[in-house]
Amino acid sequence: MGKRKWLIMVMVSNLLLAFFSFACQKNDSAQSDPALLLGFSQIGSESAWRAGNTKDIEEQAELFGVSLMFENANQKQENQIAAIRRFIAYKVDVIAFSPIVEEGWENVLTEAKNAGIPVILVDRDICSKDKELTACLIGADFYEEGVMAGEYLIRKADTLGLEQVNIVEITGTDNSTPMEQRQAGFADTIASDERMNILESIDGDFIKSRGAECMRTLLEKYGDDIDVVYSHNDEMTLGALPEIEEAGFVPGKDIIIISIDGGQDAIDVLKDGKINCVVECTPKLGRKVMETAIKLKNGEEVDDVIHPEEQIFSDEQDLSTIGPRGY
Ligand code: GZL
Repeated sequence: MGKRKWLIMVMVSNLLLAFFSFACQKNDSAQSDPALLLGFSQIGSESAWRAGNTKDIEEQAELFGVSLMFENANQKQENQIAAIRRFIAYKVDVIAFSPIVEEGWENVLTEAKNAGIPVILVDRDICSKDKELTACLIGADFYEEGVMAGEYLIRKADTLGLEQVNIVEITGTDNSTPMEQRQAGFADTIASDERMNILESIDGDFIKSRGAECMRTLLEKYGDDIDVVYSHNDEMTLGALPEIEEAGFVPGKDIIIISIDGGQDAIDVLKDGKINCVVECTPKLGRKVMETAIKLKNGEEVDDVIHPEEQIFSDEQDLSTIGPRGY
């Protein structure tokens, strides 16, 4: 082989070698340095809503190419605090979490702030004097959900010509944002209507079995004095309905049933006439979470609060138009 040809072959093989070594290195750096590493602490698996929220977060992370460190706290605040500390140690780019209750987050969120890691509140809010501890709240306007429930009941009482409306309330987890604001929105809306009377409120912790226990207790105490059940989520409502039937009452007819979340099971029961009103609380917050996390990582401004659009489903409308709920 001539000298000239030999030199050309050596140059080409060096070029190929350089190209492949760069390509491998790029590949490695892509695997070890994801677009964004997001630490997410989820409350638990207490309801269909929560399962739907988890599924949506995971699906949207996949769609956005976000690497997700996901931890389920099994309904314990201490597990959420421990998870956030692990995210800090791991130096994630952004932390997101759904605080099970509003109090008790200052220390761990101050640690995140000192580590320079922005925090997104998902679904629920916290009570904190230091407003700089979190970057954004992405979640429903729970007060408005309570208002929509109260406004529905006033319309229903007018339609039925009721002169006295005795209400029992099964609330969500005490000291949680949805519980406090759904209770306040509902109470403020019916406050000026003299027909309305809340007999008692009991904490059902957003859990089906607790909803059943609360309903049993309320039926034993108030029996046929109960005109309305206002339940802070579908899970507790679905637990309460069999207790109402067991006691000899027809839910949706003898007792007006108002629920919140809008999951498939509750909508099916609404269509059967055993629930009168379901206020929607969408769990599909994942897209906004990923968009906001990417903006925060890029140092862009984000809104303080992002509320999703929500609607009401009730026996005032053509329920056949409600499509599959997806949770
Ligand atoms: C509301 C969410 C509540 C749901 C419940 O956004 O925090 O928690 O209403 C869930 O079903 O358990």
